Order: sequence, then structure tokens, then C-alpha cells
Amino acid sequence: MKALVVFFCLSLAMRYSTCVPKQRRTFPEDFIFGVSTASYQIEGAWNLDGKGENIWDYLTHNHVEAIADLSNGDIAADSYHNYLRDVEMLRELGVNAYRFSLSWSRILPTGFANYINKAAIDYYNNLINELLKYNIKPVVTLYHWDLPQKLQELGGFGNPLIADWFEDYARVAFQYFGDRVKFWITINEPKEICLDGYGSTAKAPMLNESGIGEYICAKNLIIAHAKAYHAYSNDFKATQGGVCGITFSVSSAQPLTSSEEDAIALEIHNQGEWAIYSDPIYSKEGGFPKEFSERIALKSLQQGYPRSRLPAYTEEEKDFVRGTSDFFGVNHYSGSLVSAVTSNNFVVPSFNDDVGVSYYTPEEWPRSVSSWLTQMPNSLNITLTRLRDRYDNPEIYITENGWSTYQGLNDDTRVNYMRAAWESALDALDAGINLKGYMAWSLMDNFEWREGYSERFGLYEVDFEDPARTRTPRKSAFVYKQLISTREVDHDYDPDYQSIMTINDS
Ligand code: GBH
Repeated sequence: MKALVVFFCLSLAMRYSTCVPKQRRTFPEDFIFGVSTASYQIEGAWNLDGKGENIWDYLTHNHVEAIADLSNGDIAADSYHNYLRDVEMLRELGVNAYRFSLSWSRILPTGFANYINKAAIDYYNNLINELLKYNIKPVVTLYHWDLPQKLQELGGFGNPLIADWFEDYARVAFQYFGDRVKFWITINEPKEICLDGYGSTAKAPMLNESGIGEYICAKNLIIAHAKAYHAYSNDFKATQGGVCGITFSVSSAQPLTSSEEDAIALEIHNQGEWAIYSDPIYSKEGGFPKEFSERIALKSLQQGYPRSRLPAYTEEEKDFVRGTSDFFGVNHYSGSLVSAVTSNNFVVPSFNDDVGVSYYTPEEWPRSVSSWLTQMPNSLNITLTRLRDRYDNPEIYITENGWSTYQGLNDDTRVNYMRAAWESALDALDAGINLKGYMAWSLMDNFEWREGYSERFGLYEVDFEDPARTRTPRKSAFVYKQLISTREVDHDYDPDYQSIMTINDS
């Protein structure tokens, strides 16, 4: 196939100087390639060695029906016992970074920093040391959704004191692991925590305080992030020399039509989905985005509330939060087209009513097995371009990107999705976007929150029937390995995915 293309071009080249073979594009030498996981989704050992209960333990044990396949993360991929195999898989892939998260309630079983669980410190030390042995950079998320249940009972992200509790926890992590961990992510996906957990029932703690809970959370959570950031930069950064940032979920959205109304709808969508969390940190003005705040304020008034359901940032809080991130972490998956025309039957009050737009997914976009996840053409570059333009070209890491399938090792739809994402990332690099790394979600199959084990995101399949939780590479694992070693996207590579994966440590 390649030979044919070259021949075709050569024979034409004599007549048409425009026919030059497409230039090979490569990822830069210092580009970070990694994979991501999260503590509750992989660790298991939910009550071993002194770990405290978290909100996902509580939800899955007390509301079994909340999970699609009635499962839980009690054992999950059992990475608490299988971390050596996990690191072996990272070596097979040849990644130079591993993003994982710490379990707050494993380290601090009461939620508070009055007591530190030594077994948890040992577990994460062992993992970190094993990574460093093979030159794999630990990228550590402090909070990926598994809040200690006790803190939830005290209000969780609905209580402004969460900022102190989170700072205390962050300091423990910096103190014990910061000599070796140089890349910190405070919080994974504010939107999913606040909107899904407080404003609806999509995630634990399923509070469903629609139109109110998500906004209280939005402010408390970002202030908690900022407290952890300041703790790091004031007391650890000088001696430890790492970076600290935060990761947002940013889907790709384009206007459905070229009308003025759809352009406005798109902007309001962006403000509601991610800028409500990221503007306070990255915008010059600080605080919540203007148009979306004004909209909620107006609606609140019309709905009879004495003040806006969105609590404002004080000037002091704006200053405290602005600039508190050394990079912009992006989890990017899906995309949609946004329209100003809506059927207008939203729950009142609600986030959806406040945003007030509707979404379309063209038939021809490939669909995953997750209801929300489709493959929008060029979506990664659209998203990265939007962030560059809104925030003056920040340093960006893609901290998650991935695709879901059912069980099975031949995951061609994931391979197609990931190749398209890599091409889109190369487009972004060509356009001068300050993209520094890419981490695939996920190293292996894991507990997919309310979908349980029914949707699989792993480059490695995990056999959840097998007590040993055997991990086997999918085709996508071989394809990612080849990308990392050549730094080029090879669309013709069709690996024998049933062959043995080898390790070539650098
Ligand atoms: C990530 O979130 C998580 O960080 C990770 O833990 C998770 O396993 C992974 O994705 C795969 O889901 O269309 O209204 O149903 C991704 C964020 C979650 C955003 C699902 C869109 C669906 C909203 N996405 N959500 S809806």
C-alpha cells in the first residue's frame, strides 16, 4: 500500500510539483506518553490494612441497585496486590509516565490528618519506587472521586471547610511522597464531582440537589484546590521542585449552525461545562465566567430565590485562586454540536435549564458502548484550540483520552479512535499549541463507576472472574506501544495481538 502511494506520487511528480509524499509527522522527543488509572477503580482491598470507608464503598454497599451490573470496587482489578504486574505492563507499553490516584481514605482512614495509615504509605511508596526503578514518571492525582465517607456526612464539597481538610490531606501526600513525585494533580474533573455528585444522581454521593448543589460545590472545590496548590508552592516546591495543577473534563463542542444564536449557545455551554471551574484559575479577571453567572443570577431572581444560586467569589477569593496551576490538565473523550433551539422542558432549577441549549450527535460519528461517548472528527484539536485561545496558550497535558468496548481483545474501534486522537494531537502541535503529553485512559479495565464492569476502557483486558485478575493486552496496547517507540502514527500497522508482549526498558 505504502509502495503504491509512493509510486503514484513519483509518477505524477514529473508533471505536478504539488504531489509530494505526505510529510511524516512525529511527536517531539520530550513528549510525555503515559496511561492513567484511579484508586477506587483499580485498587480493591477496600477494607484491608486499615483503609477507611469512602463514598463509593458506601454507595455500592448500601445502594447495590445504583450500579448497572450490581457490582462494586471491593476487589476491582486488585491492584493493591497486583501493582508489580501493573508496572510490568507499563514497561511492556514503554510509557514514560503513569498517572494514578491516591485513596484519601486509605491514607487518612478518618478523613482527617489526625492519624496516618502506615500500610497505605507503604503501598504507595512501593508503587512509586517500582516506577522510578524503570524511569517511569509518577503523575499523582490526589483526589479522583473517592471522598472519605465521614467527610461526606459532614457535607463533603458542600461544606467550605473541605478546603482545610483537603489541604491537610495534600500536605501529607507532599510530605511523604514529594521527594519522588514531581507531578501533582490536585483534583480530577470538577464538573463530574459537582454536577454528577451534587447536582444529579450520576455519581456518588448522588445528592441530586439540582441547580444548587453543583454550584456550591463548584466554588468550595476550586478553593480547596487552590489551598493545596498554595501549600505546595509555599512549603514544598522549593525543596521538591515539582509542578502542581488540576485536570478538567473538556468535551468538544461546535455550533450546530453558523447562526449568532448557536455561537452564543456554544459559549454558554463552554462556560457551564468547564469554564465555570477553570476561569477562576486561568482567566485574567478571575471568578466565575460573566455570561453564565449573569444567567444564573437572573433565573434565580425569577425563581424567587433571594440571591443567586451560584455563590460569588469575593475579591480576596479571586486573588487567592487566580494562577494556581502550573499546567492545564485535560480529560478529553467526546463531542457534540450545540444548538440554541431547545424543547425547554428542563427541570427547574437545574444546570441544564441554566445552560438552556440542546445537543446533537450526527449519525455518521462512530459510537462506543458508552451512551455518552462518540468519535467527533478532529475533536481533540478543536478542544485544545479553544483552551489555547481562552487562556493564552497554557501548557497542556492530556491526562485522559480513551474509548469503551465490551470484553474482547480485538478492539479495532478503540484503535481507530486513538489514531484519530493522535493525528488530532499532531495537528495541535503543528498549530503551536503548547501540548506536552498524552495519557491514555486506561491502562486496564476497571470499575467504570455506575456502569460497573459492563463498559471496558482498558488497553489491557482484566479477567474479573479470575481471582488473580489476569491482565491481557488488547490490540490497542500493541498499537500504542508502537506509537510510543516510533513517535509516529502508522495507520497500516495491524499487529498480531495474540503474540507475547516484550519489555525493552530504556
Ligand atoms: C473520566 O470521566 C473519568 O475521569 C474516569 O474515572 C472514567 O473512568 C472515564 O472518564 C471513563 O468514563 O452524557 O450526560 O451522560 C469522563 C467524563 C463522564 C463526561 C460521563 C461525560 C456523561 C455525561 N465523562 N459523562 S452524559
